[in-house]
Amino acid sequence: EYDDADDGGDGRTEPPTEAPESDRPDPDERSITVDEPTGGLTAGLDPVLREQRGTWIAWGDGDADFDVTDDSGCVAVPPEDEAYTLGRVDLSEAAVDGYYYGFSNRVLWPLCHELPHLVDDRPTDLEWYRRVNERFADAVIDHADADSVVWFQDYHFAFAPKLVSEATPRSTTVAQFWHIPWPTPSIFAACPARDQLLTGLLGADLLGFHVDRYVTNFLESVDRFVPAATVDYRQRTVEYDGSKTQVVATPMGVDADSYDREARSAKTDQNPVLEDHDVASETVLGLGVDRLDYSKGILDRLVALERFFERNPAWQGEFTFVQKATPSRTDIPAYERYGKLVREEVERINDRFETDDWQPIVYTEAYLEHETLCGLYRRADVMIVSPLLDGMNLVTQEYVAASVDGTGTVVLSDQAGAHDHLGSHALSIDPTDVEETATQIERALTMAPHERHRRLQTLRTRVFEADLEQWMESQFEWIRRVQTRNRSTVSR
Ligand code: ADQ
Repeated sequence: EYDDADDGGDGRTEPPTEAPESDRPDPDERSITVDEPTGGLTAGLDPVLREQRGTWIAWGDGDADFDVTDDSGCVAVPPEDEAYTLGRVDLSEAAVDGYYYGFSNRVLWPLCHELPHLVDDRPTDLEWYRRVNERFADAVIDHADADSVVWFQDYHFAFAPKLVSEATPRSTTVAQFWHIPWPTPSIFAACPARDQLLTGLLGADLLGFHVDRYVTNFLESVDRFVPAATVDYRQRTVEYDGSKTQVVATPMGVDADSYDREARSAKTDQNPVLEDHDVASETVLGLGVDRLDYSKGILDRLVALERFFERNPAWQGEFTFVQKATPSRTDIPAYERYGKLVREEVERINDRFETDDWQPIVYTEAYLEHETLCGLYRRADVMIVSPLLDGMNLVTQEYVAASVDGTGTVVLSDQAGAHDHLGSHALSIDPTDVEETATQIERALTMAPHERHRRLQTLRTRVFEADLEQWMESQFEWIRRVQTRNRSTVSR
């Protein structure tokens, strides 16, 4: 079973919650079920693994069906054609707490999003992070051979590239994609185990980020904190300990065709979210879709909306903003606090402006079917994406791909990787500037139809050209290049 309903489509799964004894299947009746998550990285990786007959090593649910795995703890998936191997690394509750809810999400996440005051460095978390990286590296080493390409995903694996490259032949290629921002060196300076983290990543032959800013920040961090490394800013390479790391900016895209297709078939006049909240069909609609995460700037967005209604009384009763927030990492106090503040702020603004038949903000944390989400994207007149800092932000691209009627407008934080990627055809904001955000919301709602259409068409061209498939191709093109280079150099 690889059920990623909670991973937000990016392949990053929240740790499983244990089912009560009585809900667990009878051991004799257990079988493998394959539940394909919609969109995201998994959709891109699945066909590649099928074609390569590769191995996917993932965080396992300790409750999984290991009586159906082979001796190495692996299982062939999908059951009907057994195209590739799924290996699971089971983690204890303490490991999940220290590694995932600890160092990954209490230290690296806030630091990489340049929010150092939210770092909560508990005494044993770094050790758990190191140990879990070792376990994953060991699982990879068991499966890798001289020609293998090993591809790590994300900030949960900063130590693993070095461990794998040291234990495998020079011809094994190690790549890593870092899905979140890399902070400036002055912020990264405060990272516990800073130098080992950098040298761990320099074990990779290829290190990918979404946009140039993060590549520059990474190279500057190496330059400053790893004196033995030689940084070539022009070639974007680092030489360290006898090997070379190529650092690249490869912005990730979405499966634009599938969002377009799903939006075209969605019923825009019958959306469950709008029906449940009695939103009238003629209401002009704004939309925000985010994990409930302090980096997404939801609070600043709400304050800007309040300012917008204050400055534009004529829009009261005419415009409703729908905020879909998906609870995330709720075991971490900073997330719990943020969720509470967001809910209170929604209530306060609604109390201030609502009437008997109109609500300024519709807020929902309910799970949305893919079709419902695509229907909302299509129906929304303006999408507000206002993260304080965001590696890429796929929601922006999904909205653009699903805006099939040519009427959507995007208000976009200049701190999202999507802003670097999509350029100036969205309406840019500094997410912390309330007045500017309110002005851009006004502008989006009053824009002449031909300008709206022109901006959206330019965004759509970009999103369809630079889609998920193109991103996967660019990854593998870079992997081939570093492979060729490795084969022509001496063994490590
Ligand atoms: P996230 O921080 O999770 O990803 P984002 O890129 O916006 O942010 O991806 C969120 C995904 O979750 C989208 O595919 C969205 O459709 C989906 N989603 C959100 N709420 C949903 C719901 N209720 N139901 C169904 N789907 C929902 C991290 C980085 C980003 C980077 C991605 C990929 O923080 O900056 O873009 O990885 O690299």
